[in-house]
Amino acid sequence: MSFQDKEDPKTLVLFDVDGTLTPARLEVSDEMRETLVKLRKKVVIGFVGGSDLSKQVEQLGATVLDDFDYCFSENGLTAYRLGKELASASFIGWLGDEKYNKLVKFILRYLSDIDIPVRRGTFIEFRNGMINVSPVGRNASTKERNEFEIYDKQHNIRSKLVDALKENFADYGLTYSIGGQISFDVFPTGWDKTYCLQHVEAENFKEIHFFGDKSYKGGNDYEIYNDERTIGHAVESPADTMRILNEIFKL
Ligand code: M1P
Repeated sequence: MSFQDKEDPKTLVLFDVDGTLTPARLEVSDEMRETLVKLRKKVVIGFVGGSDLSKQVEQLGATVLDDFDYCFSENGLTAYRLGKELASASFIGWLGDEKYNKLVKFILRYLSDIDIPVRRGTFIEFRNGMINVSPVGRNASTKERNEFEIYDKQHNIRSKLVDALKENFADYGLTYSIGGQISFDVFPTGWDKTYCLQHVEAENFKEIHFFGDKSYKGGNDYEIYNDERTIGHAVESPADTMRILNEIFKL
């Protein structure tokens, strides 16, 4: 399908994933799928998530690259247009191994010194456009995730580590974003979700809508939601996303 086949090829609608298209870390519903199929006939659609592509495939389905016009993983550091991969920068290329090693050593030392009730595997996940740091570890089960999230609300494990990183690596030019339940993302300042907008610049869209559930200050949708190039829609759940889409685009 080319953009020209759509009713309004000059409108782009972008979505955050967790909490906007799907419940956090869970799969998209049939109702949302049907809504997106209808929407895609009218306008250009895409998603922009902090997670890497493999997790978005788990949540949005194996055919995700065919189901969206634009797929932006890791805030757009991994990017596809109509199923074809677009060129992007990398976190390690930007930071360099020497600085990266110092950062990793600090994080692992810090994590080994704190007291938390449960530890599983993969405390640092290395991605193309960022690293993801998790005190409990990315191998935590759903139950362990939920328990860590509650524990973290009481003990501020993640925000204290973020503060320590800001203090010790002030000259690194990094941004720390707590977007999910058990971890936070670390990426070069400016490589937030607005990064993906450079991939759509050449299309000269008349309107770019963005839907996200974490549009408040400190949330990982904040920058793109407030960007002057987008029309931001703050949502509370996937059901809320569908309600607003039906209102605006008369699906
Ligand atoms: O999409 C929001 C976040 O989802 C995951 O967070 P967590 O595992 O902590 O729930 C991660 O993939 C994270 O990178 C992402 O920002």
